[in-house]
Amino acid sequence: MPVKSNLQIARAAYKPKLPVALQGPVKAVEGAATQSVGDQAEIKALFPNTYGMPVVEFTKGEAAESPRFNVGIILSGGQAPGGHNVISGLFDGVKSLNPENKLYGFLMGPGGLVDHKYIEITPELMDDYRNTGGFDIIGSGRTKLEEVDQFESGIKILRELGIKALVIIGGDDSNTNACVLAEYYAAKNYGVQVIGCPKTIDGDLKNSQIETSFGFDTACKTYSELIGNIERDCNSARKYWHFIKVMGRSASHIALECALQTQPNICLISEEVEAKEQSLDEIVAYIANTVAARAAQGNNFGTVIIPEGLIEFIPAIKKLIAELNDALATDEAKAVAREDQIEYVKAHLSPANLATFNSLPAGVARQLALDRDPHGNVQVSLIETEKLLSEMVGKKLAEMKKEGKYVGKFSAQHHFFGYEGRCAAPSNFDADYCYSLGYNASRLIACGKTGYMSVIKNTTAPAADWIAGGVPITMMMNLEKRSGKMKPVIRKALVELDGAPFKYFAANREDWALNTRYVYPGSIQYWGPTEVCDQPTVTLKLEHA
Ligand code: FBP
Repeated sequence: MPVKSNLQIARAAYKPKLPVALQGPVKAVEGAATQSVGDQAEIKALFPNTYGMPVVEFTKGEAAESPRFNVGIILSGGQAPGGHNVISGLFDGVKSLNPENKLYGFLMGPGGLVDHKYIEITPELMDDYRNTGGFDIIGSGRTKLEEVDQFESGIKILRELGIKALVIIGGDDSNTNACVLAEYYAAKNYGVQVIGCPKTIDGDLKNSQIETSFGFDTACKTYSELIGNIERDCNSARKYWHFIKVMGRSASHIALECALQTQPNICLISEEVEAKEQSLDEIVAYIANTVAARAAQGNNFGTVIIPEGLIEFIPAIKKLIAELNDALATDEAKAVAREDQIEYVKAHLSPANLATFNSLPAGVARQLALDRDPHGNVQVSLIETEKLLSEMVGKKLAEMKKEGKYVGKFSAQHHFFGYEGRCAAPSNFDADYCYSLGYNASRLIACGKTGYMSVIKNTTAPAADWIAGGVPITMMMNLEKRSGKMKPVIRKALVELDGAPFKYFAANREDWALNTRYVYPGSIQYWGPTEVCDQPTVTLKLEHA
């Protein structure tokens, strides 16, 4: 029997809030036919059975008998707070339709479906995981579901277990794969529906239909608590500059949200770096000048938030990565022994990209050149950008000192907040949002939908007023180059420089840089006044203001 903390025991009794529309029988109201966000002709040709379906919204309906059915669930990709609540929402939703229905969880990600590794999620097991962080009830993995052999292996176990629908909880890549699987099973008339759920702490799976991906709220609140604590330490000791890298593989949504919550002296936004075509030297000069300006006021301390994906957005490095990706995608490259790979890729780079490659510290160059996750992404969480930047800032300040442009002391501390937040116990927002997403998925299944993502909208309103429904995944797709080939993928949402969250940040950052305006958010609270416990992120509030 696992030992539980008092908080875990008390939290297990929390009853997540459900939108009124889902509290009883539902009716699906369908909108007009939809189009993909880009490359419409190509996406339509690739998804003839699941393209163009309408957006669905649930309203109150009439009670009707629901025949028995079983459902499978998969957790895919990086952990995000609230995954267990999606499962408990789906579990309760499926059981409410017919208590005989069963829920099966495939183990350790999509690989569990392919390798037929699964468990039945029983009521006792489910109760052990309600309102907890992590994905450990069934585990997660990054196996890419994209080969016919995998789909065929999957259908065997789905049939054996009498599974009518599969729910895939994942980010943009995993939901792209869910859509491909839905199309394949529809084309083959296999009678298995596939539904996606928008997960990722990165916050980059959002668009006109998805307001936020789950886990972003809790992860940002957890990092912001830690950043606030560091700011208070920094402001007390007054002797360190803290370089804090926060997760978010590509987009800077996490960095921006943490900055909005904590008001650091500096926060870099990768999307702005790219738009302004800033070089690494320019970024370093910007930080060094701020350090010097604060030092001139006698403040030899500060906080810098750095988005994990920054390195990929620096234009020269972005071009280098694109060429590296193409070079690494060939069969010839795959056959090269690991110890010879660096020399191999160097021989395949253009002179400009080779010069960029050679200018990078060896460790960073190695990370860019070698390791990719199964979706072909650079593993940016392994690159120590916070150390790279502080080292370069230190050198720049030494030069400035010689030129008489800087008088002060510079001493740096480094932090990386990523894994610390991905499995935190979900905030009330994520607990309610995730439970609703899962419950809603059961309704999409009951009304026969496939190739849809479960969506909950109007999330800045009280949970009772949230809008529940489904969006065809093809609606979010366009073609992008992956591993050297054009592929249909869900368009990633980057920070919009003309969006309200960035504009608010940009309007205030100079003040935050020179004057110390730290805000200390404190830890996530589960019980207490609603303005403390039930608030969505600042990003969501500004976007929906
Ligand atoms: P997902 O997009 O799968 O949700 O994962 C997000 C993330 O947490 C990124 O922020 C981070 O770069 C990456 O996963 C780390 O991957 P890993 O868990 O494999 O170390």
